[in-house]
Amino acid sequence: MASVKEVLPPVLDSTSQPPPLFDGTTRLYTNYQCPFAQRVWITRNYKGLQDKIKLVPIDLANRPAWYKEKVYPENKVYIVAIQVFFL
Ligand SMILES: N[C@@H](CCC(=O)N[C@@H](CS)C(=O)NCC(=O)O)C(=O)O
Repeated sequence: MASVKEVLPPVLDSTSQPPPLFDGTTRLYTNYQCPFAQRVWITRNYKGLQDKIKLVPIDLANRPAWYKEKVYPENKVYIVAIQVFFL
């Protein structure tokens, strides 16, 4: 299997702006230390989906308010946010 080098994005905390939420990108909201999220992260990498599913690491000790308000009301990781458009 070919290895893919990936620069890990910086962890987002309460001072961070949200990514563009409705730009059609699929995102894995994660935490690098979370074992639940690590399983999804490993599967994403194993399937070679690094370009299709972007990592958005969240600081669980200092979570951005927008994460709970706009992404995941349970305020936990992980979640894979997929956008579906109905035309
Ligand atoms: N039910 C979730 C659990 C995920 C979970 O508990 N994640 C932890 C990090 S490992 C978390 O977000 N904790 C923050 C909190 O509970 O407020 C699952 O199975 O995926």
